[in-house]
Amino acid sequence: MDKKTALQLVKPHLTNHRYIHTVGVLETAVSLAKREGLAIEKVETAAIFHDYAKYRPVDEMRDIIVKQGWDEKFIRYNDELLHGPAGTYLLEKEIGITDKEILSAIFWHTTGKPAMNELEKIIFLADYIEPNRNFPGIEKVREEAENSLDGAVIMALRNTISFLMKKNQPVFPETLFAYNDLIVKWEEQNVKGRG
Ligand code: DGI
Ligand code: FE
Ligand code: FE
Repeated sequence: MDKKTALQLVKPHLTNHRYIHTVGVLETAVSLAKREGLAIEKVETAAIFHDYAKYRPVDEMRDIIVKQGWDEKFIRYNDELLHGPAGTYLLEKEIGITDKEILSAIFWHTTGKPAMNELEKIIFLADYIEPNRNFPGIEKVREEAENSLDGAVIMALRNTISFLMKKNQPVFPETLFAYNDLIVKWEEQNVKGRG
């Protein structure tokens, strides 16, 4: 699907603020993909539609997750975690997106997961660092993203986990698993690099 058509299709489902965020995610994701040598077609589609379900009623999204037989722990954590998985179902049904890689990047864009592929990492990170975002410590993550995709994803995960912990909120297990997966590889590489 071309970029212009995709943007026109997503727009009515988003607020103006969320549409501006989506364009920021698109531009950030494309620039990361180019640097990583990844083809941009899937990156564009995943970025444009990543928050497609953001404003659907919570009950509708919960229903989809149950009916699809997906992990029901999604409905026991923050309601913010529903729009990725529910979005993939709605995008397939309403927009006709069937590409498994695009749908997986959207499914996991909020929580992350262990063993993410490049597309999944790029969408996760672009969602966090796009220019309209303003989290504490975001500048450091943006700087790291200039050098290392994994390094920046680790920082985004670490920030999110500590933000949730400081607010006494539960952390979705896959977010912790994603962090563990990447930090172990990162440390192994750095030790090798030093030795
Ligand atoms: O949809 P966006 O606002 O663009 O961003 P998002 O899909 O990353 O959603 C972010 C929200 O999800 C943010 O307020 C933190 C919240 N959240 C709640 N529990 C968890 C969580 N994020 C992660 N990664 N893990 C959680 O367990
Ligand atoms: Fe989102
Ligand atoms: Fe987003």
